Amino acid sequence: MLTLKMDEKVYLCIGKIFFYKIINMLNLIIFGAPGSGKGTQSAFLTEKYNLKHVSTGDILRAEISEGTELGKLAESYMSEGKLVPDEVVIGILNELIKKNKGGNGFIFDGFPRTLAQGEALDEMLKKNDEEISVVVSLEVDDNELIDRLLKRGQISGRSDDNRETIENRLKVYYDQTSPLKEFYRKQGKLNEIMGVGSIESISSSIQAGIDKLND
Ligand code: B4P
Repeated sequence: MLTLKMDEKVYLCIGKIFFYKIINMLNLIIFGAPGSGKGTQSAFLTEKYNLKHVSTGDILRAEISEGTELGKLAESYMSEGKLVPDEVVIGILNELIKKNKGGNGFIFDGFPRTLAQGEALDEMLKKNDEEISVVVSLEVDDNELIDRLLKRGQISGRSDDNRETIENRLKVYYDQTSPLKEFYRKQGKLNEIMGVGSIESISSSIQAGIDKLND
């Protein structure tokens, strides 16, 4: 029979807990420019990995359609293609993470969008002994992004899917959001995926990257 010394037992136990956390909590960020397919791919990932889907865009649009004070504030920024202030969005996320502890993990879709949001997210997760597992960045060129959003605008009725606002959203993305790629690259978590092609082939590339985490 295998007998272990006390300190070996302790390391084995810590190792098991560590392994348990890695394979049970999957906290993904789906990252990319407006129209890169974050919402589209999140739908597949949420179902495949049974994650809690957190889309700050959807949350803010729900507030707008309910006509809340928060919605009125959000609309004044979103309709111009600007980001809603950090303190507002970080406050929403903080509450959401607290309320949804203990599941399989989260998929953060459209959050973080600034370095301040990225740092706040790391802090929020750390409080629960969790961290981001991987950041999937969908890479799509600007012409394709503009085409997709103009097409969506014809059916969505979204006040931000018109050419002028789309161009501003892209500028905001390059100025304020894209620096987060370096932030996550330095943490060794950035996984860049070509976001052009069929929705299914992009989903398969993302899945292959995630499944490698557990190898
Ligand atoms: P979001 O709701 O996050 O929306 P998005 O960036 O415009 O779109 P997404 O990338 O999800 O595109 P989708 O899959 O739908 O943000 C909206 C606004 O909310 C922001 O501008 C900001 O004002 C505010 N906001 C949100 N989060 C915030 C935060 N954290 N801080 C501050 N402000 C915040 O795809 C787009 C289209 O492409 C769809 O029609 C889809 O069918 C199509 N498509 C997807 N994949 C395709 C593919 N492979 N080929 C062809 N078409 C494809």
